[in-house]
Amino acid sequence: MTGQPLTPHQQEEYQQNGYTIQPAVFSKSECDQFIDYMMDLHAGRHQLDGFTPREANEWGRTHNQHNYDPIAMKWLIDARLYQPLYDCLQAEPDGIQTMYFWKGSEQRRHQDQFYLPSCMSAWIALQDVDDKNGTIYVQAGSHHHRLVTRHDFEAGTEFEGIDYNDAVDLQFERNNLPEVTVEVAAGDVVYFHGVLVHRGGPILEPDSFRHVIANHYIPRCATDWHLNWTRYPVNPV
Ligand SMILES: O=C(O)CCC(=O)C(=O)O
Repeated sequence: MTGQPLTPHQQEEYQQNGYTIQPAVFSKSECDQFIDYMMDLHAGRHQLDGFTPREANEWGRTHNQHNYDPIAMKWLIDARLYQPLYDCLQAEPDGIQTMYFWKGSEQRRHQDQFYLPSCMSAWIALQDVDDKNGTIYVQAGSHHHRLVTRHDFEAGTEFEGIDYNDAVDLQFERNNLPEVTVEVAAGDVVYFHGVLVHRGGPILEPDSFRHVIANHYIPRCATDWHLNWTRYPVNPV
């Protein structure tokens, strides 16, 4: 099993816009099972070494849950992700990061390669996601423009003293490209480039859930991986 290759249209979208959506990669029942599991973890109905119990109204995200949880690991290195990731990266993919969100993040605009050099993302919707429960907004085509890096904040450089997200907002304005609301169904995967400017949008129905696992990958041949995190190969089976 290698997963469905991206169609020529999806490949073109990824090249031109910096993202594309592959529908129904995972089944509704797989998504529901994972959601139930994460709700059980959150409520303390299920204990897992490494998972810190939370208050009832404390949601946020998990970070690199795959390091202590075989279920999160399965979602990171699932063989169905292999071929589409390969098609985007044009290289073998290594999984490096997972973030599970129970609810929308409302995270400000950023570029993932600021944090994770050479990376791309597979953002997996576990339920239907739209502007009501707080989807992501992407600036289509922005991956062809500038990546804001740490060097841009050094003394004497352009963004010295400026907040990172303010700098990305500035770059967003300069790019002068449309921002697109991503609407997807449970089981769909949004593949996006690590230079793409994106954000977690407003949550129009504030109490709603928005179950998503956001995975990040780097090419196996990447030599600029500076974080001391294990790289997990995504392989066909
Ligand atoms: O899902 C979200 O709200 C934000 C995800 C994100 O920004 C990311 O995966 O880099």
